[in-house]
Amino acid sequence: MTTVTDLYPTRGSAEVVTERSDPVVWPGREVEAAAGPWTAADLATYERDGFLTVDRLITSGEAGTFRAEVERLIHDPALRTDERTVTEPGSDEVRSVFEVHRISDVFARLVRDGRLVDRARRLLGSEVYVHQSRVNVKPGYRGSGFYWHSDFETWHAEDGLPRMRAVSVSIALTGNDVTNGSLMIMPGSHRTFLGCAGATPPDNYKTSLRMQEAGTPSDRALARLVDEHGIRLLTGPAGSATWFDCNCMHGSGSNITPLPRSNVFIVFNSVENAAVEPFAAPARRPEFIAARDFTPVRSSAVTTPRL
Ligand code: 6CS
Ligand code: FE
Repeated sequence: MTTVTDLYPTRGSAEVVTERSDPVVWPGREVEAAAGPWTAADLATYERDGFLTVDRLITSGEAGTFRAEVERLIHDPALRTDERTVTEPGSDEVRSVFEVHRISDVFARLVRDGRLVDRARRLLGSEVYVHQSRVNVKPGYRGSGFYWHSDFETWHAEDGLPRMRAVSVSIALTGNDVTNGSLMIMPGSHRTFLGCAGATPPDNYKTSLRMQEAGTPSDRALARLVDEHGIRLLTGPAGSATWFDCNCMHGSGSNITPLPRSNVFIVFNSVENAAVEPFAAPARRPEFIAARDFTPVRSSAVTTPRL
């Protein structure tokens, strides 16, 4: 069995910083040729900050359809007891539903939509597959937050993604406001990998999807990162979206307003970066969190309007 070099050590006895050795916008002959959905200015912003917002990735009508689908999913009695459904720490309200692209025809079509796949292919410089999808409901009144973390730190340690060649798109299904627990990202933090201290416990996902412990930065590291990068709050109406690099340091606060902050979150990984064995965990996570089917996503009819 070939051993894959661990370029980004993490979850050892102490925190360790490693400079990123991967491109942010990956080169790729076939994708560069296409005019593609991004402008040169978009790609420069993404390279610099590690994220990019799109004001209207989907229409408000589509967002309404997706909200109705989320309501259907979270009220499906069979799904309620399925391990893809994660409830809030303080109540039995739904916090997240995973693998929506396989359990819902509506979201299965979304991940094949050219407005998403074309953008992901251009950023990753290759064909792409869905590593993970989830709906984060973040209900009103008692919607809990997501502590600071780098997704790649988890996807490298626990899912075995070797390189930083994955991108997430978070599409707002409800208004993401300054008050209701919207996504916060540290601009530029994607260029440094923070290897976290502390080994991954067995079956970590059974608690981490509700409240992450392993793979979170120390207060000291966090203060240093904020001092260097600052914090950007990503707000926008239903239909807006944030594309962010897998290694951005990000998080979101809790939601105590009556207004839910629901997003659908899709992770595209390059087919050249398929998951191997976990780099810092006793076992693989289940496939509903970390796909092991690396079949490239085929775009559906909806393609990106040429800019
Ligand atoms: O563990 C994971 O894969 C998930 N956890 C968080 C907090 N963000 C990325 C991902 O959805
Ligand atoms: Fe995350």
